[in-house]
Amino acid sequence: MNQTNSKQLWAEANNLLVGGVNSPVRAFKGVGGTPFFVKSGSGARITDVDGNEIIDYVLSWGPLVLGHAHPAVVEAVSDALRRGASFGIPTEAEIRLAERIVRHVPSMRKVRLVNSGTEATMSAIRLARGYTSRDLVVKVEGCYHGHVDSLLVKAGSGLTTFGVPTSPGVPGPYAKCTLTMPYNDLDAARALFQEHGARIACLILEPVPGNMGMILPQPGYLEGLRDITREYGALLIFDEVMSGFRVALGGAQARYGVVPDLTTLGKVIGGGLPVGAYGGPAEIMNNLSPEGPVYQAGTLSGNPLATAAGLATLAALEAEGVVDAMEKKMAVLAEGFGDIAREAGIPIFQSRAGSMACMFFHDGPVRNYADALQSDTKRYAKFFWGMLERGVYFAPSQFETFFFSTAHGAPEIDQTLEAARDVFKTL
Ligand code: KE4
Repeated sequence: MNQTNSKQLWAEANNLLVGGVNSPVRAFKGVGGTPFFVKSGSGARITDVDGNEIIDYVLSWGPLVLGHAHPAVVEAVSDALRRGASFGIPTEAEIRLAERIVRHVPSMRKVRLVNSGTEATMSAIRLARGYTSRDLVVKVEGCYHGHVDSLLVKAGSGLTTFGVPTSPGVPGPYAKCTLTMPYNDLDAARALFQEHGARIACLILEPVPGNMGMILPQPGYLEGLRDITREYGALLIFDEVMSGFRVALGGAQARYGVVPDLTTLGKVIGGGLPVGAYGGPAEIMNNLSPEGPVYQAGTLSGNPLATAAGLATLAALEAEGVVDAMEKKMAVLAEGFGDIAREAGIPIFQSRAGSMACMFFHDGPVRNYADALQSDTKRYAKFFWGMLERGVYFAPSQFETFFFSTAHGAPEIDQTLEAARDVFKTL
C-alpha cells in the first residue's frame, strides 16, 4: 500500500503536533508503524492522501453511524452555517436535539448539551457529587470515560494501549476519591459498597464497555448494579457515549431494560461534529446552574452546526429498522470471521450488539479487563496491518471496538471477508 504522502505528512505532523496527533490512539502505537492521512470519506469508505480507498470500520471512533459525508448531514450543516456558526444565544435546534434524545432515552428527562464525551462524564460526576454531597466515585476497570482527572484510574482505551494503569498528572487526592472494580462481578461491587457505600456519590460505567475491546454484560449484572446503587443512595451513571444509539436506538438501557440515574452521550448525537450530552430526572438535573448550585458551562455547547449534524443523524437513524438492519449485517460479518478463524485454527472471541462489535485474539471468554489483557496483541497488530494493506481499516488497537454504518453493505462485507481469508493464513 503506497504511503508516500502519508509518510511525508507524518514527518511534518511530528514537527508541530505532540506525537503527530491530536488524540493518542491515532498514532497507531497499539499496532506499530505510522498512521495514514485521510483525504476524504464517502459512505463506508475513506480515501487516503495516496489515493488508497479503504473500508472504514472505525468511523471516527463511533460517531459516523450514517457513514462519511451523508447527504442529509452535509445539507443540514451547510444550511446552518449559512445562517451563522454560533451565537451563544438559545436556538430552537438545541430544543429539537434534546427532544429527539429524550424520545429515545426517556430516563434523560432533562438534558444538558456539551462539546465532548469527556465534558459529559466530567460534568455528570460533578453533578452526582453535588447532588449527594458525597465524594467517592466508583469506576469499572477497563472502562474509559474520556480524560477526566479522577477517572484516569486503570482506564481503558488509549491508556490500556500504552499500558499506563494510571496517568501521571492526576493529583493523589483525586485518585484517592476513585475506587475501581472489575466488570461483570457483582460480588466485588457488593463488597465495595458494603465498605464505602455511605460515601459513594456515584458508580459510572460503560454498560456495554467498548474501550477494553467490547464486552457484553453477563445476565443480571446491570440489574444488580442498579439494586446495589439504589440500596446505598449512590447514583448510577451509564456512560453511553459509545453505546448510545449503537447497541440500540435507546442505548444499553433500552437493550437491557436497566434505567440509570444519569446518562452521558456523545459521538452519534453529533453526527461527526463535537457534541456531548448528559441528562436525567429533573430532580437531579435542576441542581445544575443556572437552576442550582452545581456549575458547568460551555461557549459552544449546543451550537447550530453540531445540533444540525446531530438532528440529521438521529432523524435518519429513526427510519424503521435501521439499527436492526445493521445488527443483522454485523452478524453476517461475525459469522464469516468465525468460519475463517476456525479454518485457520486461530482462536478468536467475538462480541457484538447493534452496530458495534469486537474481535479478541483470545480463545475466550472475555468477561472483564483482566481477560481482555490476555489477548494476543501481536497477532492483532498483524491482523490490523494485513487488513489495511487489503483496503480494510479496523481500530489500531486490540482494546477498541469496530463499528458499522448504514452505508456498510454486502460489497463491504464481501471485500472484508475476502481480505480476512488471506490475512488469517499469515497469522
Ligand atoms: P470524547 O471526549 O473523546 O468525545 O469522549 C470520551 C469518551 C467517553 N466515554 C466513552 C465510553 C468513550 O468511548 C469516549 C471516547 N472514546 C474513544 C475511543 N475509544 C475516543 C477516541 C480517542 O480518544 O481519540
